[in-house]
Amino acid sequence: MLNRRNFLTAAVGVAAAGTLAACAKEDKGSTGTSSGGSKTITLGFSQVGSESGWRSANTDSVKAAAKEAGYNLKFSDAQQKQENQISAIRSYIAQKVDVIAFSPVVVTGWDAVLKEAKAAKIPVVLTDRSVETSDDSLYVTLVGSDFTDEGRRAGKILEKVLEKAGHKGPVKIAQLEGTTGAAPAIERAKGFKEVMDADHKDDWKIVVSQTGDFTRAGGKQVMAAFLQSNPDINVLFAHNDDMAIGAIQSIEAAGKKPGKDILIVSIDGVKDGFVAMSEGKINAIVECNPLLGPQLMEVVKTVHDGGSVERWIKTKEGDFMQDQAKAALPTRKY
Ligand code: GYE
Repeated sequence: MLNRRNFLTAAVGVAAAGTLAACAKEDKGSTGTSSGGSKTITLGFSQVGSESGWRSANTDSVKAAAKEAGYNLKFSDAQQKQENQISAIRSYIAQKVDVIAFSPVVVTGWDAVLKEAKAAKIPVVLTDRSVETSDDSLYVTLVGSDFTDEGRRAGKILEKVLEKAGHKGPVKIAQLEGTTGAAPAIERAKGFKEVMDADHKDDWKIVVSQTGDFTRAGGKQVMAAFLQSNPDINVLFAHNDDMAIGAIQSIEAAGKKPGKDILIVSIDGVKDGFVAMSEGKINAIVECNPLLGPQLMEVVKTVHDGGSVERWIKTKEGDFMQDQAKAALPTRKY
């Protein structure tokens, strides 16, 4: 562990020194200095897409924080396609940015492009979502949430929701999964299943589970199909609020009451999720905070300056039941 940390720190130091030298050459004669007199950091950021309210809030937070920090931000939206993210990262390498940050749409398939960034001595910071790689030196740190824990929290909060509703009998769960192969989809499902396996082997069952790609349209369409094939579903676990909101439309169209006939737990805590919760249509929400911008900019600076950072910088978040929705709504920032 210690060895890896030291190695990483050294690698970051070397990378930062290398990029500084390279950029000094590139920027010769330009006015690229911040008020402190040090060189402006150029950050290349590849965003997943604009699939959800969470994502819009995250994009706004990254853009505002980069502006506030005085960085030169190069931003691109990959429209939920890995090949677009790979092209964006390659273009940041070609432009010799100082640091690359990205939120990987799926977990696998990054080694080749990350090796190119390493060869160009450009440090990479993951934000929001993680990757699976055989080589730990390919990225410096992840700034983001613990999705497995969010899944566990969703399971635990469902226990409270069922109790509050006075639910008796079998719990037939429909699961709306996030984007297939994405860290939050894999890990939220895993955490939720852990709670089921540990405490609800006999009384809870996931009767249908399919991806809605983290979008409202996806949630709506898949929920309509679920209700056709399994009209006796009494719980919906949605991996994000947007899919829950889409699903609510299909539940109402089927003549059922969301939040009553079908109890709903989702993840994120975006404003529209809170609105649906205050209307009694969502029963509980596990928060996933998208406002990662300020923390990301700090990390980028440390990494750029050759400092060491934790391997995983976790986001702090809370859980909310329906009766807290109205009071919490005015203070929600996203
Ligand atoms: O929950 C969902 C978004 O990666 C945490 O992506 C993020 C997820 C978030 O589309 O709404």
